[in-house]
Amino acid sequence: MRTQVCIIGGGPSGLLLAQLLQKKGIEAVVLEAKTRAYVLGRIRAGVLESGFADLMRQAGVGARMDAGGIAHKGAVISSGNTPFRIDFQGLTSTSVLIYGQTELTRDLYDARAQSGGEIVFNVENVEINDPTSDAPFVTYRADGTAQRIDCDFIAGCDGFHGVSRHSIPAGIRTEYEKIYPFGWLGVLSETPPVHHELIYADSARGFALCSMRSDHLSRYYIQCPLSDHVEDWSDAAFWAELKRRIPEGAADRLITGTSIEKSIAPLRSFVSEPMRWGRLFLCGDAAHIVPPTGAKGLNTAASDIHYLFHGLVQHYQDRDDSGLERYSEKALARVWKAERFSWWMTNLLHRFPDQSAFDLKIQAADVAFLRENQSAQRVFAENYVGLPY
Ligand code: FAS
Ligand code: PHB
Repeated sequence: MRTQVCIIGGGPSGLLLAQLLQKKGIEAVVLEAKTRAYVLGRIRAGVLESGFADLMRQAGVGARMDAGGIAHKGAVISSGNTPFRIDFQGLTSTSVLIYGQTELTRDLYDARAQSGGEIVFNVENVEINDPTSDAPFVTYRADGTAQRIDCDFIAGCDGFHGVSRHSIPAGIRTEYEKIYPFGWLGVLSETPPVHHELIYADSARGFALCSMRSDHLSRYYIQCPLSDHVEDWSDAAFWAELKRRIPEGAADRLITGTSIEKSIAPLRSFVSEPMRWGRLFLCGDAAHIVPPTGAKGLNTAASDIHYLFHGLVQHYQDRDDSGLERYSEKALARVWKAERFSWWMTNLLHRFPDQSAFDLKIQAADVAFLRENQSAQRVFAENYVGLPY
């Protein structure tokens, strides 16, 4: 088989790239290791920057997002039971969109099926060959048969545990990592959200987040030790602990219910450089991971896709490779800013096992400065709604 761009990974970044390219008449084949149902069964991100939403519209996949998404013009930060609001709209003239990763991935799958675009599910033994030659190819097994795709370019959109990053020689790659000494225990429940905007809560017992997917589907998180297991946490224990960490008013209003999904996600900051190796381009979690505190994981995958999409269009339409030449540099410049903001927000709102009394004082002063200083709130808002591409 032959195509122009072979995309490894049928998650949000791979599918978005495929749809954007299709709109420009550039062929692509998507290889996904799992089934559609498996991919859609994952509960991940829920906050979209306006840049991501614009890319979905540009790909012709914005209708359901615009109909069902909820615009959030601000968010609440609470520390020690005293909440304050960051006014995104007032400070940046921009808001974010609440629309679940599950739903947007479903929209992308449906668009791919409707447009006749190719996705091969359940692929195994994916191997990237000759990425530094003019004729790279990908081999894999599907339905027990060995397959080969010849292509011009390979987009590695296969997440943190995929093969693409490891196809760049170790001697070429530099990896930067920080592992946090806690995880997030997340619960999805068919209950009305406790507040019409997100609440990021810092408390002496640790971090908590009140988020949502719709006006009848809520998503809550609490910081938990990495040694915890989901089985250790009954729904009742989860709700009781959440109430201890969020502002009293919210705790009194909180409507609890049976969890329909419950999982623990470890927190890490990770970047692998470069994001390009010959004709192989890494995008999204294949190249970088952020702790979810800043809601930057999915959104930074989208900015990678923006840069790669424009580089490929320039290559095929203008025979100009400058965009592809500068892809890694441009993508990494925005990635590191998202890493910085996510790391900073994680340090601001979580309790670390080895925190000294001095550290706690500094953390409290950081929160107080954010509460009292409009410039600090503007910097927060600009980073949260999404820095320009
Ligand atoms: P994905 O990991 O989503 O997709 C990669 C795809 O490649 C997968 O479908 C995988 O099956 C496939 N694949 C892997 N290896 C392959 C191979 N060898 N061949 C073919 N296919 C292969 N972000 C937030 O902003 N907020 C959150 O609350 C949040 N929660 C998260 C919770 C968890 C547990 C995780 C892991 C991430 C979370 N994120 C969150 C970040 C998340 O949204 C990611 O940034 C986003 O899924 C990245 O999308 P992709 O780069 O497409 O990678
Ligand atoms: C979510 O809704 O899942 C969510 C929202 C904001 C975050 C992280 C997760 O920072």
